[in-house]
Amino acid sequence: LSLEERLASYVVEGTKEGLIPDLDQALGRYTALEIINGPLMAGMEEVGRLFNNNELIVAEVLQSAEVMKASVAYLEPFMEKNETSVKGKILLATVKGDVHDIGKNLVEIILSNNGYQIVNLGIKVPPERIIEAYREEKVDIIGLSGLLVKSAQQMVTTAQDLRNAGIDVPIMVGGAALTRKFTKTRIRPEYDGMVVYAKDAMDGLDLANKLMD
Ligand code: B1M
Repeated sequence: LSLEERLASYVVEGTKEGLIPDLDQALGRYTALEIINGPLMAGMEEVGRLFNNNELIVAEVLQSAEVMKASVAYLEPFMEKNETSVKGKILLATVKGDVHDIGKNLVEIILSNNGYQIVNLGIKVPPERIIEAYREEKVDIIGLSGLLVKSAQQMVTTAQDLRNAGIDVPIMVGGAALTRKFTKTRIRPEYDGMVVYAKDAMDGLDLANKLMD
């Protein structure tokens, strides 16, 4: 197997044996983010496909998630940092009913490496907690993540609850179940402030920079 194929296969197989030396080797050729977005993400997509076809069980997907998390943790110190002054404060949460947090945590790393202060509320976060945290922390942007189809609907509900609480700071949404169109036609009409859709973590950074300009 090529280096790239081996990296994807650690994620697919859910094994860490040989992972670190291969990550080190990959760092000689690619940036940390290229390794994540390329071979590791390809592995995760394959995991999703196999799981969908009932060829993997949840316990196996969890092991894959562990490998992805360990890889991201190992690569984090190698990621580009732009330590400018603090650009703003962003709240991040995986919405109520959803446990997927690898993408959200990657967004946290990228934003915090680029001048943002992050308030990460974790997973399965109900709107009430977001409202409470918004009031305590006075964040500039509220970031919502969700990967399940039902999470897209949960974002609509969350936007409605935020509006009812009188909040209108920009909301940034992301995650596999969402599209730009859903964001525009279903979430935005339910909210008084801006709602933007980020397709990945780097897009999230670009959007945050634009929103804070
Ligand atoms: Co689950 N899962 N999972 N899962 N899982 C999916 C999402 C699924 C598509 C797999 C499939 O069937 N093909 C499917 C959803 C189906 C649907 O709703 N249409 C699914 C399912 C069904 C489930 C369960 C219901 C399974 C079960 O129990 N029967 C269950 C749900 C539990 C719950 O949430 N209540 C479940 C559980 C799990 C695990 C716990 C085993 C594990 C998660 C571990 C963890 O996160 N700590 C897991 C995993 C790993 C996946 C897949 C395989 C991979 C997700 C991932 O981490 N990707 C996933 C299939 C897939 O996506 N291919 C799947 C890597 C990550 C870096 O990408 O999160 O997309 P992603 O983030 C990207 C962008 O989306 C974006 O930037 C990130 C990086 O560039 N982004 C943002 C994300 N959030 C953002 C926020 C932003 C900006 C950008 O601003 C705020």
